[in-house]
Amino acid sequence: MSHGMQETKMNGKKQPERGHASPLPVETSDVPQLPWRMDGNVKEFHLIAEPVKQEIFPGRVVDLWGYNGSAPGPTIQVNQGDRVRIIVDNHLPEATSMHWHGFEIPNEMDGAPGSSQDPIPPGGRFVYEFTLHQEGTYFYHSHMAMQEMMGMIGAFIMHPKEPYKPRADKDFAIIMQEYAILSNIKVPNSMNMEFNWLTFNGKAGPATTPLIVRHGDRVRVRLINLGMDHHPIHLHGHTFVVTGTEGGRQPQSTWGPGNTVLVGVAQARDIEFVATNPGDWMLHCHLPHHMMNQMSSTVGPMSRRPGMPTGEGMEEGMGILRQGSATSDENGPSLGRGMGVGSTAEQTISNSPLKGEGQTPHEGMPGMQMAQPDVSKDANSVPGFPQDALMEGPAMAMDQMVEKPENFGLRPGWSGFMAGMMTFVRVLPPDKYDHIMELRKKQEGNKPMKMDMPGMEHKHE
Ligand SMILES: [Cu+2]
Repeated sequence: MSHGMQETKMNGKKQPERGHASPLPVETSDVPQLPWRMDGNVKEFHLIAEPVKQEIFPGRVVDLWGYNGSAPGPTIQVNQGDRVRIIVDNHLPEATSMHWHGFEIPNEMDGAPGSSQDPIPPGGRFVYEFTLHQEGTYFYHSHMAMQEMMGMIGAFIMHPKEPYKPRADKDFAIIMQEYAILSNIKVPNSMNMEFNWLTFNGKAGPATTPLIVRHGDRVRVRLINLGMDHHPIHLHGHTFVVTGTEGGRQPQSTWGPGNTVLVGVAQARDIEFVATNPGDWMLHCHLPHHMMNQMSSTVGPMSRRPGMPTGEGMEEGMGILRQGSATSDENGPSLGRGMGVGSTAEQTISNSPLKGEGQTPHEGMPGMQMAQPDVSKDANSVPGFPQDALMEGPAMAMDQMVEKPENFGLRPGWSGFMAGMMTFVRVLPPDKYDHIMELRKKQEGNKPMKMDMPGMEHKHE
């Protein structure tokens, strides 16, 4: 048996079994919980589809579409067997429709526009109501073309009638999204497939929020993916078991050990492990491009060379051709292809405009003297080195900019090494854990209560 399946009884603590009445709430850091009110025996929620300004990274506020001011939308948590009503208002400039992904509900509540209902027009409303007999990690999302690529998804957790065994001490959900946003623009290009912003719960590393757990806790992380890519999510320092999918809990006999789980598009995967190994452990998508921020072929020396089309416009930078072939001399450099005169010249220059003495972007131009690279300095002095090797530690770190209780006590400079779909699972000794929880409480106390719906309280019954 994998150690991921041990019962939680470390540190001598013994915890009472939780009854059906009070499920362990799922934490979705950086994403609000959706409040509800009871109308008789119906749990009523209110979602507003609307444009949102989302700071996905310090100083990078982008225009997304989401729900109730957030992309991803707020997390809905219900109990198996609940009767649920969700009022969906459309404040978008175009029609929308809400799909309840994987829900076994009547067809007319499925949110398939054109077949199960009319699209909800701008300014319109649709009221969904159903009884939920399932349990597990589900999600809701717009079912109108391309709207999910603008941010329109949210987690929908159905807590089981009978608590899962073994019980978890911590339960988190992470929604994975990806956007193609040029450096000089704020709106995602939902057609483009070169995603350069990759987020966990609407934040790109290091702005993501670490999962804080106590040494010995049994931890559940629910991973939800709705985008154009599949994400192999990898956890350092621990072995986990996959305990559920987007279809609910899996029988224990199917739980195999692993440290990387592929979360495909439109899928959810629940992983569980016992946090036996103290330390700050990375949790991240392992696609190299998904551990980066703001990757773009329209910045850097290639875009600064006179006569080169790179950086001239969105079409060229994003690889959309208006004329010529992709491998022509005119288009080669902008598309990153190693053909033609342009790319040959490109190979003679460093990819770093900032480092390497006596070397400016222009010195790689044909007919100009190229400084001899000094390979003893760093990778940036190697001609044509394919990436920016300046991201080399505290110089680029932004620890202060992303300061929050959950980051307290991390190694100085940590933030210089975290980007994209990346965060930590921090396995902490009790005193450090308690300290961070204290800090968090204080911070929450200072925040004004953000209530989207007056009179509606979020309570766990
Ligand atoms: Cu990925």
